[in-house]
Amino acid sequence: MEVQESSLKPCPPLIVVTNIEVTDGKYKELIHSLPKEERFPPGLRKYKGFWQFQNAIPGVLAMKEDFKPRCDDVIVSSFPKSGTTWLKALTFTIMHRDKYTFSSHPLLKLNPHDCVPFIELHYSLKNEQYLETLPSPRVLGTHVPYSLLSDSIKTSTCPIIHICRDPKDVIVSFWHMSAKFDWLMEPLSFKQTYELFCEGRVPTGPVWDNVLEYYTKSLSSPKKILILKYAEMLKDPTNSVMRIANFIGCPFSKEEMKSGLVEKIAEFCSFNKLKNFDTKQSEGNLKSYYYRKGIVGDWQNYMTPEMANNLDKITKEKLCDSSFTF
Ligand code: PAP
Repeated sequence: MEVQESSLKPCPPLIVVTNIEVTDGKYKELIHSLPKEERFPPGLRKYKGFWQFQNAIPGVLAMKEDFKPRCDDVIVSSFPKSGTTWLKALTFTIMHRDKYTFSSHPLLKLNPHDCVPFIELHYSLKNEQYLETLPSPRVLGTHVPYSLLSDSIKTSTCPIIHICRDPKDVIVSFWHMSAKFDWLMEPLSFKQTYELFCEGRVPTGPVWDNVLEYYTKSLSSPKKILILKYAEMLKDPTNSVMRIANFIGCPFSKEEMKSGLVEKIAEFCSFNKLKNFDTKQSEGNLKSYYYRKGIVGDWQNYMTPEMANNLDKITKEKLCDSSFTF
């Protein structure tokens, strides 16, 4: 089926789930029985090992119970602020390269989060039917940890690409983004954000457990899950474009390679390009939420050497049983 640009709609940002009132008594009772973290406004609860905004939990559970992928779906997953927006843009552009020219591409007008919607967002909004209106092949996103995905995703053939990033840079990016939500919360200081992050008490955290679940599964199922690292992608975006294309089963032909298409896609989805597209109509997904510096190592401008060493130590301890490094 031909993908029609008109079928893609601007979506609200994922953070709106914090405003959703939980009315179902079953969910209310469950939420109130879970451990609570009040330092992170408007309140997190720990469900099966992972902290979530409490009002997001019904959407995550409904997605787990109900979501059925199509066999040609591609899922992109991530811990927040790890490069999700970039990966969504790349995967969407690679997948639909025969459908859209660069001069009439949906990403010129829509934010990548509109082109690749979060599954759990639409379940939270009770608007999951929207996902069904999207023509195949769909690219869909999630921040949900692997263990909380539906069995139908896990047992399907649809590939999952997971992007991860040095937790030190994730915290900085996270802190800047949360400051934008002053309508929702009193901004946390960097120190408060750092402490909560080190304790794993941030949405979909702890970050190490979130990444390790996907990583561990990728070792036993390398055709199912591809792990990409933000820093490596930034070093060699062209290689990342080829890896994504090969993984999702649409490798570049010799002619495409010769024509420079791989480089053109990397360039089209680069930080400076995406940031400057005229995506006014994506009013919910403001550019300032998703594009800031787009570099590696900005943590050095925010953390003392002690803070950085402490976090590296925690990361090392958390990963000690695995061969994974960020
Ligand atoms: P999300 O979880 O809210 O979707 P996500 O896209 O995962 O956010 O992460 C945003 C980070 O990716 C920002 O990092 P920074 O705050 O350290 O700058 C953003 O700048 C960066 N980013 C967005 N697009 C790109 C891109 N095309 N290339 C590189 N980095 C990017």
